[in-house]
Amino acid sequence: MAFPPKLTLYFSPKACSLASHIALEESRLLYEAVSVDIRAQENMSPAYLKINPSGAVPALGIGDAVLTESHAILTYIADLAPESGLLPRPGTLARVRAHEWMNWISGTMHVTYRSIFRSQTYAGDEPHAIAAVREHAKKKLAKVLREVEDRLGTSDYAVGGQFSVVDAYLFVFYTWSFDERIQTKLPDRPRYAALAERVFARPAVRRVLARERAVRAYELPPSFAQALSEAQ
Ligand SMILES: N[C@@H](CCC(=O)N[C@@H](CS)C(=O)NCC(=O)O)C(=O)O
Repeated sequence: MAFPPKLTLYFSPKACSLASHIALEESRLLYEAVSVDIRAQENMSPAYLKINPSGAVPALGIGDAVLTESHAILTYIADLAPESGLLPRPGTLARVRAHEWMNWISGTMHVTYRSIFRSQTYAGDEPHAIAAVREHAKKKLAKVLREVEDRLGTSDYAVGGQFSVVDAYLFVFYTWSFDERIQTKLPDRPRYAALAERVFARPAVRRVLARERAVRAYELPPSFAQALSEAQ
């Protein structure tokens, strides 16, 4: 395989693939970003199912290989561009803290959102079961957001005292916490908000948001939307 390999990111606007998209832009690696809009069901096209048979994004083409799972993709990008400092050095406690975060984000936080937005995934088709899963997940989301707040402590970033792919991953789920489908009061999250503001201020993040929102102009948290309109 050529080095560095040809990289192709398959993303859907505002999906969890936003974290990988930000990581690639921050890494300064050359890559192509290909939109596979889930809302338009482009992820279920035969062409995309050939790339990722599960139909999920993100998927990262690496030469002829395809890597899936945000945690793996984020780790790969950070390790391919070590000078970008997108993850702490292997063998450090900060490094495994990053993996601890990413595993928790994928396995707990993302799953909680999915239980609200796509309750059928867990409840099946029975309306009472769907409503029960959704209501339970909303309570769980409040708990999850409090846990983020506790875990962040007083540091500016999630790990290692500097921006990392973990912050990009957390940023995605901060934006999701404003989704109108949640329809419930969520706990205040000042530390998480401050971290998201720091991430949002990064030029690479602005470039990615502009690229994704050119595909579909998705909603952003009110303070971000205001900052973008003032910048125009
Ligand atoms: N565990 C995977 C989850 C990927 C995932 O659920 N992606 C969603 C978008 S956020 C998706 O592609 N959903 C479309 C589908 O599964 O049909 C990861 O962390 O990358």
